[in-house]
Formats: sequence, C-alpha cells, structure tokens
Amino acid sequence: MAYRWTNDLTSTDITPKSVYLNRRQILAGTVGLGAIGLAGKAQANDLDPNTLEEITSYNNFYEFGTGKEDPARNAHQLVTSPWSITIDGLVDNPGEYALADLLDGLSIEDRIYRFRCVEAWSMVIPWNGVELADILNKAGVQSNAKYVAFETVVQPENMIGVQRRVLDFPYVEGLRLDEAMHPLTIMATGIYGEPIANQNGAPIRLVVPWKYGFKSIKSIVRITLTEDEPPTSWNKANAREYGFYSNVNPTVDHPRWSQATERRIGGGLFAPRIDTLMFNGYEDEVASLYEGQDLSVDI
Ligand SMILES: Nc1nc2c(c(=O)[nH]1)N[C@H]1C(S)=C(S)[C@@H](COP(=O)(O)O)O[C@H]1N2
Ligand SMILES: [Mo]
Repeated sequence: MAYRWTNDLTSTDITPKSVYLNRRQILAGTVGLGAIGLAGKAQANDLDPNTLEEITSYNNFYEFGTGKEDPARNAHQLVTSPWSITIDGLVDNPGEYALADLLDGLSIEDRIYRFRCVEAWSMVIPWNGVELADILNKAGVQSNAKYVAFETVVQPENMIGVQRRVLDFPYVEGLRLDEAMHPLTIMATGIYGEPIANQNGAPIRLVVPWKYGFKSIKSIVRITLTEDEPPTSWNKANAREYGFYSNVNPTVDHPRWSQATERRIGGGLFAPRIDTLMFNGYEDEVASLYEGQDLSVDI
C-alpha cells in the first residue's frame, strides 16, 4: 500500500527548496560547506523524516530504564495484546473499551510531525493515528469537563524501570480540553505504516506536536475527563523545571539549559544545532489556544 504523507503545515510554512538544507545531502557529502555557507548558521528546522531505525533506537520510556537505548533493549517485554482503554470521569459513555472497538470507524491518518524533547534533541516522525477528538467524541464529553488525564499501563514484572522506581508510576499526563480536541493532537497507533514499536508506546500513545515530548504519554490504558487540572508525572517529580503546559518555546529556557536550539537525531556528530521554533513550528495552528496567557508564567 502506498502512503501519501499529508503535510500538517500550510504551504507558507514550507521552506522553499532553494534555501532548504538537506542533512542527508550534507552527510553524503554532496553539498559543499562553502556553497551553502554552513559556518555559524543554524540549519533549517525542516520536516525530513528520521529513519525507522533512528525512531526506534533512541527513546525515552522510563518504565524500561532511563538510558536512551534501554527501551529498545527491554520493551519487547511489554504485553500489548489484548489491550483496552478505560474511559471515565465526565463522559456520557464511560467504560472499558477494547482497542479495536475504540478505533472502529475512525480514520487512521498520516501525520509527519516534528518531535521535540525537553532535553533539546528532536526528530521528525511520520505517525499513523486517529485524532484524539474522535475518540473523546465517541465517549461523549460532558459540558463540565475541562481537562483530560491519561495513564500508562503498569506491568511491574515486565518493566525494569518500575521495579527500580525511577519515577512515580503509573506515568500520568494531562491536557486542557481545548488542547485535547485540537486537530493536531493524535493518538498514534503506527509509524511509517507499521504498528507502533513497543519502545515508542505500543499499542497506542498520545502525540501533541507543539509540546515537549514528555507530554506525549505512551501505552495508554486510561483516559479520564476531569474538571480540575490533573497531576502530571514530570511536574510531580520536579515542579520548578516541568510545568503543566510545557509548550515548546525557544524564548523560555529550562532552568538548566537553553531551549533556543536543538540537536536533530541522525544529523551526525558535526551537524549544526537547529533553531527551535515557537510551538515547535505549529504556531499558526495553536497560538490562539493561549491568547491572554503569559507563556513565561504558564510553563
Ligand atoms: N509512559 C511514558 N511515556 C513517555 C515517557 C516515559 O518515560 N513513559 N517519556 C516521554 C518523553 S520524555 C519523550 S521525549 C517521549 C519519547 O518518545 P519516543 O521514544 O517515541 O521518541 O515519550 C514520552 N512519553
Ligand atoms: Mo522528553
């Protein structure tokens, strides 16, 4: 089956080919440094997808260890079938939904998104998934719901990081309802047309492309609609460093490092850092969600 990747950005956001700097060409040595004036100039933050090998071998999934290579080594232990998601709280149709029933009738879309970790590395990932809004609409969101809370599965016998208590598990995350209903917010079930690898959050994980990667919670087993802002794992671990919103923002530094630039995985040892974009490049689509908020306060 041929995949046609739909671009998430409007045409004005797409870097013209003439100024486009392809890191694979640089790696292959087919673009001379002099010709492109590389010295001292940040590389364009383009949408050239990472390879599946890169996407599945450099991960954060603390349930399987804190090292970047630990999830690829350990996540085969994750049991992903059968899988169900409990949807509860302020919904009309609460219950435990088998994954296939939840996805039934929903369209699986292809979305190439930038993915920016708060640690200042990034990738471009071609996801397959459904809009979270479609799932929430199936459950029927009640009018008093204001937030959505998410929870990752805990399989202590299969998860070395849970055994070692490297974080307070289950991993939990949350979004404001308008963020959750935004069309860019997806529940991913695949990458490159393949079922999502265990280390990337099989069988289904959240992807919120304008927020730091830790908001994109993996291997979800519970979704709860709430009236109050739900607790989130990294905020519980260190509230000073990780806020509830965690929108990608090059002008608000992490207390211990700059967020102005990032290292694109796969660029090679000498690749220049690239500029981090406001809302990770999705400003036109999502800035209106935060009108009237001070984003240096609501971190
Ligand atoms: N359950 C769970 N979800 C998680 C994490 C985690 O440790 N546990 N790590 C987060 C962080 S910090 C990042 S950057 C992304 C990494 O996603 P990837 O490994 O698919 O690139 O997953 C996020 N979701
Ligand atoms: Mo991250």
